[in-house]
Amino acid sequence: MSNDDKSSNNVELENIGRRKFFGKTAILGAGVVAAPMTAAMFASTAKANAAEYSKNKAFVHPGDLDEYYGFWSGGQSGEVRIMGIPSMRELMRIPVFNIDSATGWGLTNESKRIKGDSANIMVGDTHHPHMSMTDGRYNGKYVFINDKSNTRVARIRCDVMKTDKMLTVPNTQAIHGLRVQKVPYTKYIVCNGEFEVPIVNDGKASLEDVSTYRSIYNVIDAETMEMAFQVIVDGNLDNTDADYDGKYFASTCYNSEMGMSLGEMITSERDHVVVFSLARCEAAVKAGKFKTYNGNNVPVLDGRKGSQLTRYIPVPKSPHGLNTSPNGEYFIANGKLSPTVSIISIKKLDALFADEIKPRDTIIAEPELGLGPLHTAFDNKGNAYTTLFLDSQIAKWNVQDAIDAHNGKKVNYIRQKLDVHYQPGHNHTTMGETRDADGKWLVSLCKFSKDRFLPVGPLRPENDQLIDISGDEMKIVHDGPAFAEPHDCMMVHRTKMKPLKLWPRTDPMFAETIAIAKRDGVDVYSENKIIRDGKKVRVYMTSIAPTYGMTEFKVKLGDEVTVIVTNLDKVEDVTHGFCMTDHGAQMEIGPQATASITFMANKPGVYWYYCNWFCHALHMEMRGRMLVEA
Ligand code: RUQ
Ligand code: CUA
Repeated sequence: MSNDDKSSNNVELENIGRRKFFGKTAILGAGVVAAPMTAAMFASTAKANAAEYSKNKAFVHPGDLDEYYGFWSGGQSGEVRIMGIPSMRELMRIPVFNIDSATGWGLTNESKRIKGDSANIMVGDTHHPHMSMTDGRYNGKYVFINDKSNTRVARIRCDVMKTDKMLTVPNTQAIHGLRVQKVPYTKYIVCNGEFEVPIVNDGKASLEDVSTYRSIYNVIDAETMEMAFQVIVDGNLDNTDADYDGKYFASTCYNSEMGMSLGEMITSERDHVVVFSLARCEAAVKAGKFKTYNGNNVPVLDGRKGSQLTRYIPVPKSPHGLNTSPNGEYFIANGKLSPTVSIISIKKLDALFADEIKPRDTIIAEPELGLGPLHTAFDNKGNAYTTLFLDSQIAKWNVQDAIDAHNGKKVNYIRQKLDVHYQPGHNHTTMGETRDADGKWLVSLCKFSKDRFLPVGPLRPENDQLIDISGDEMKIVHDGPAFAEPHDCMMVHRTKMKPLKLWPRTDPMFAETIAIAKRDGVDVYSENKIIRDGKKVRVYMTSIAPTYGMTEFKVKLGDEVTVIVTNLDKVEDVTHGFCMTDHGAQMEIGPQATASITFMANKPGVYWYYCNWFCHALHMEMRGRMLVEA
């Protein structure tokens, strides 16, 4: 898959002058408009712009709020971002697998406890953010996200928009596709261990004999964030989704050949979609029909071909996205190398598991859409929107018409093909992965932006394009540059969300820190104290804008210093920071929260600590001194 011919390495400005915007700028720049702009002219231009903008439904006026929250994966940045839709304004970043200089995520003791056994890993590769559901509808509680690069899954609490759980998935490698159980509620998160590895991976397997290599489907308890069970499958698992009946999960698989090189991976004409029966898997775990590996006690079921736990539905080779239609009728497997998508009838899966029909009998249409179909999104009118990576287009098509055409009716199921810029991967509609699909907005996450923005050097932003799908025709209304690399997103109506304004003092995020303070005999809400515990020193201080409760303290060279700050401000939006200069320690302390950070006092001298979140007119004065005694 290469860039199309619109691509060029030439980034000279005159080359993009063909674009309208640059055309106007060039005229101004050349001095053709000799008279200076007057204030009145500025005002009338501003008015005209405002009038034009307000015709665009995507324009959210200053001071107005967006209708939807968007949760965006941050790709290889390892984070999740919150967007406002339709403005496409970035509202917040939620550090997850990365470390974050602003908030201290990955550096504070509280975040390290949440990261647990992977606290020393500073990188992540997030792909698929999905929200917990009740009866097939977003419930505003959690967003789950995978880390492909370090085989992890994390949970974000939507009341505070912070990561609160992280799990390293055992026995497998590279968590890719991830979804939630939709019905009756999100009891499980399901995710794909994409890469096949020796099932006992202790260094004794070889690179030549791959007979013990397995790809594994992972089922995680959403509430405890512990492994429920795993299922061994044939082929490399790619993307996954759940039905609306609470019975089946399905995943696309490529490389059914179990090849180890690109050529070997794409030799056979067909790969498959593997369907998992949740009830049969749970019963097998209960009945003890599992094994354990690698010294952990996670039940591993065998779901390879021939197993009663799974069924394998052949589809054209190397399928990619797997999407459930919001009416609960279809799993759609996107062809990638094939110009088609395969529509699997979920109704027919009971008969398939009862061996009454053949796997291919569940496929009720394979409409041809264009080159490189990767992912499909849905509206509430029976239409589907499929990204075409190679064609740089979105195909809007009608699902029932595609089925009718498959059955011989003369009908054109393609409604529209829209150029997007360029090479889209995922796309997503507002509420489109739930029963509440509303057919208002579609976002196309384009992998290349090329000429759409000012050139910024060899590394370019992605282009997240907002498309109005409320009418008969899709219309692009916004180009949104995005840094590495939103693979996927989801958009939830703001009425589903209830974020907090202040931290509850009893919040589990810092409960352990407060428990340690109690053992030290310190009330963090009223006391400023230093506790020495051998070479370990704990410095407790409060903060109220614009002062810390403690403005000087002394430690000895070689001490391990933990500073614990409790923000006593009860004012919405008054976050303080704590930064110890020249010690690599900085963090955020939200209103009513307690946060702590540990560093070594290994340089003698006087060091200022200061508040690094602008909190008050006297914010610059919010500081104190640490003396490290030689
Ligand atoms: S994948 S571009 Cu990581 Cu979701 Cu399809
Ligand atoms: Cu506290 Cu700035």
